[in-house]
Amino acid sequence: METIQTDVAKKAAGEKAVEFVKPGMIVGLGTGTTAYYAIVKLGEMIKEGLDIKAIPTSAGTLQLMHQYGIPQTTFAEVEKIAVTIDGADEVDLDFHMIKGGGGALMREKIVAQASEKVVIAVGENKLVRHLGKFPLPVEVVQFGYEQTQRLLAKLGGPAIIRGAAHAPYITENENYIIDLQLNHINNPIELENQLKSIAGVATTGLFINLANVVVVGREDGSTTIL
Ligand code: ABF
Repeated sequence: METIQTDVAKKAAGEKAVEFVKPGMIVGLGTGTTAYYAIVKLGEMIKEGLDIKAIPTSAGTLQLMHQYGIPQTTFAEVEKIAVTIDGADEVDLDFHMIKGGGGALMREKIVAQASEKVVIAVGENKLVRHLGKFPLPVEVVQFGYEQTQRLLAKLGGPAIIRGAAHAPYITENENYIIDLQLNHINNPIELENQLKSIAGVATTGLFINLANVVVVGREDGSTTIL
């Protein structure tokens, strides 16, 4: 029952977020179950004549774009994305976020940083006062990951390699992910700087000052734009 209710909130948020997409735009498309609803809706709008091109944040999203008839473009062809629609794992009061539970953090961050507007669609359960309950994904290069893991573990909580110990999860960029269980991130900006100073860190799931609009969906199907 809980899953079904959560999906109502995600669907409401994802479908509302596409209202920020206008004809002729280059659109960034996020990854995850909330972004999925936005992709499906965009597919319907394209069938009705909406003319857009999109850059996906993962192979899974590219596959959905093919499935729902959304034309693709790439950074070889465009320099700026007008609007990106993506989900998040946690969003705080300053719109800082934890993302990357789905493993697509690197491409999500590249796309978000190239976007004039980033619209984040979430169920209301993703809104938090302080980031950190959700384990913070940190994408690390494979070389020396054990050492990177030791350094990350000094930041205040268990640093767990994603996947099985003998067969870690591998991202689309051929990296590993280490999930940092911090519980309460006091200063996300400072933490982001600390993480980025570690050589083996490829990118982090802390998205600082990257969300412009947050669309919140609720279990009754209503939405609020923050
Ligand atoms: C992506 O999808 C990720 O950054 C985040 O991990 C996840 C959110 O998941 P969902 O929308 O499926 O709850 O946006």
